[in-house]
Amino acid sequence: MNLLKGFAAAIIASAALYAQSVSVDDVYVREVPPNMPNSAAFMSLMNGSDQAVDLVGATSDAAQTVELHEHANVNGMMQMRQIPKIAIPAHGSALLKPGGLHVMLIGLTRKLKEGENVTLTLNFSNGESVTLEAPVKKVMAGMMMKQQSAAPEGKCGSMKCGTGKCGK
Ligand SMILES: [Cu+2]
Repeated sequence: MNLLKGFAAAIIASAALYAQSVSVDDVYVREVPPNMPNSAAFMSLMNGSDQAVDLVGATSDAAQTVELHEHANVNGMMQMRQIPKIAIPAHGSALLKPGGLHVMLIGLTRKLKEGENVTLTLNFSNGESVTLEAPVKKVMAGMMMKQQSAAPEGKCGSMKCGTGKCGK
């Protein structure tokens, strides 16, 4: 009984000790066909601290290069481009989603099938980093169904974003 209590206390203490300014929710990596060299990771980032924090970089076991990307309207075409950081306001959040901000996985080192996990390490401007397991999910089918029913304005279609073909 005492042992159990001590164990629980230890867990709570270590959780507090390793508390991060930024917490990560709903993280996933898009499943891509085997011939696609690139994919993307999406997530929501919540900053629980009083200081603004930037996501400044990331690494992964599944890609040679990991970049931070955004989608922007360039001469009427939605294109994605690399950005140096993704800002997370104090007590605010940043949403990385298809067709918007994303963590680009370039030069996949293995096939990404639904049900697998990708290890992602996120590096923040305050020196903290978070390593997490992101599940691979099929995004395309769901996106297409949503587009047909609800979102006629999707130009880049979001469906190809993150695969390196956006805007082409
Ligand atoms: Cu991208």
